[in-house]
Amino acid sequence: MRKLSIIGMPMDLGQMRRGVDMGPSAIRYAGVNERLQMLFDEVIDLGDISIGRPEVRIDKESKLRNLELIAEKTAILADKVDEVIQSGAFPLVLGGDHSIAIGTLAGVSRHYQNLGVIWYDAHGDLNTAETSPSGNIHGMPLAVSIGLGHPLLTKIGGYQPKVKPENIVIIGARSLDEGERALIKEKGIRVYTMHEIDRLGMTKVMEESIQYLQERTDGVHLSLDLDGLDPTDAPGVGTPVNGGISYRESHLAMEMLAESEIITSAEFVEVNPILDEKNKTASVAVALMGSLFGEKLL
Ligand code: B3U
Ligand code: MN
Ligand code: MN
Repeated sequence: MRKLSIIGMPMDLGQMRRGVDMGPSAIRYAGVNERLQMLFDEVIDLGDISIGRPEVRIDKESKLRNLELIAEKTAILADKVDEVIQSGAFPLVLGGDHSIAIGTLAGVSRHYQNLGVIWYDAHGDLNTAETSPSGNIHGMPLAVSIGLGHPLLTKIGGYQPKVKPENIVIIGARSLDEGERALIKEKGIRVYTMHEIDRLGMTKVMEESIQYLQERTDGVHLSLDLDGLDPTDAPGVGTPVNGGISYRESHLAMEMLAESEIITSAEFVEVNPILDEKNKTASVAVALMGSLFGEKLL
């Protein structure tokens, strides 16, 4: 029996633009439940984790925006994701800004010895307090998950790292900060930038990524930031970067992941309906989920 549970994480504390907290509502409005009910024996929507409307607080020492609240709320998400996996269902998390991945990965990684991660994103999200140009924690979740960053974040769940750097594949990168570039080199993180996607084509990029992860991991989490796509296809995101992955390439990537059967958990993040055009970005997210979970035309 194929089961999936949806968890909404309406958190916008990892960056400065309001509206991304409405991402889960926008994705539900775009029909996620109906779409996935066709593909699973059971879909349970667990609703949203409560975030409230907290005041923005900047940690004096580290300068990180909303550090304590993000640590608190992502720990709750981690437990929820853990419960879903224990129930035998596939966990699908709807964001929220990308800082939620700190929680998702903390929950998922309890269940795998060698968790793999596909980070589909224009950015590396590999900053720490020292390298971040913004103090925004949504630019840090991948660093946190490999054990680098503020201890309040890296220690969630009581162990670290959640993921080994060599088990990560970043796809779609086209905006990296200097510290992130250095870290990618130092840790040997596999990155397919837009250059490689243009040069090799998405088919080859996905074939290589899937084979690479199949060889070394026992589960793979897909963390899909909608800003990985080109802003013409996904305009409703906080930090759009031109020259991104197309709608068609993204479908192809999801279809190849479906065929490979390697994905064991997923999250779709950074949908901001305030910045969107008629809920286009949420609709794209739902369409991509259709492909990821095995929708077929014929
Ligand atoms: N790398 C920059 C910008 C950024 C990261 N993630 C998003 N934007 N969405 C930073 O602030 O860390
Ligand atoms: Mn991101
Ligand atoms: Mn991004």
